[in-house]
Amino acid sequence: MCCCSGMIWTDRSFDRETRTQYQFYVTASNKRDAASSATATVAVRVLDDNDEAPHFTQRRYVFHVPENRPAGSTVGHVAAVDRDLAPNDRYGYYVDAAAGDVAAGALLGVERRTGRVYTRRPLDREVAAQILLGLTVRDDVIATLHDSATIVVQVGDDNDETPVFRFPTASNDTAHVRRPVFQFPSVSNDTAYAPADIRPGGRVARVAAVDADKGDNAVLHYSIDAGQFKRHRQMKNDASNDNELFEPLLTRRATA
Ligand SMILES: [Ca+2]
Ligand SMILES: [Ca+2]
Ligand SMILES: [Ca+2]
Ligand SMILES: [Ca+2]
Repeated sequence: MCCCSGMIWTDRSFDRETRTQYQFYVTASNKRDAASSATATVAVRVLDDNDEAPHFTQRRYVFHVPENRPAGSTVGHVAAVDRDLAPNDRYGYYVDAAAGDVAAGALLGVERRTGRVYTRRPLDREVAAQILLGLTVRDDVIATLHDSATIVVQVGDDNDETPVFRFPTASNDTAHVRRPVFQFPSVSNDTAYAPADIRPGGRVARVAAVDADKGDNAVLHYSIDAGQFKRHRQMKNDASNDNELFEPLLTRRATA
C-alpha cells in the first residue's frame, strides 16, 4: 500500500477456488498529528475466472449390463465436478473415439449433459463380453479444460445360443457297429465304431455338442429322439451278424 496515494496492490495472484475474500484494516492519520487518525475495514472479494477444468469423479467406471437389451438402455452414469462458479462450471460429456475399443463408440453412447451411458444397439456377449469406452468431459467454453475416464462394461449372459453338434453333424450322423473292428468304442469324424459283440448297456458312441453361452446357459442335456429311434432297427446282440446292426442309432438333440 502506498502511504501517500492510498493505492493498494497485490504481490501475488489470487485463486478464487482457494480463497474467495481477504479483509484487512487501513488507517489514515494526520502527518503532523499522529493522534488524529481514522480506521476502516477493507474487504477484497475475488471474482471467478474460468480456470478450472471439469474432473471425473472416478478414473475408471465399471458397469454391468445384460446382453440383448434394446438400443437406448441405460448402462450407468458418470459424473464430473468443475470448481468454478456458474456459468464457468458448465461442461459436457463426449465419447473419445481415440480411447477404448475400436467399435465401442458404435455400441455405446453418453448423454452430453447428464452423463448417462446407454446402448446404441443390443449387445452380444458372444461377440464382446467386455467393452472399453473412452470418455472426455470438456468445459463448454474453453476446450483445453478437460478430463478423461475409461468405462468398462461387463456384458452379462443371456441364454440366446443354441447348442451345436460336433458329432454327429448333418453330413455325418451315423454310428456303425461292425466286426471285426476295434475292441472299444471310438469316435472319428466319419463314423463311431463299437465292437459287434456289444451287450445291452455297452457304450456305442459318444455325441458331443458345444454351446457358446456361459455358465448354466451352456450346460447341455442330451436325449434321443424316440420318434426317430423307432423307425430304425433295434440293436441286436447276435455276434454272428457282421453287418451294421443299426443306423442311425443316435439322432441329434441337445438342449441348453
Ligand atoms: Ca475459477
Ligand atoms: Ca471451468
Ligand atoms: Ca449368450
Ligand atoms: Ca445356450
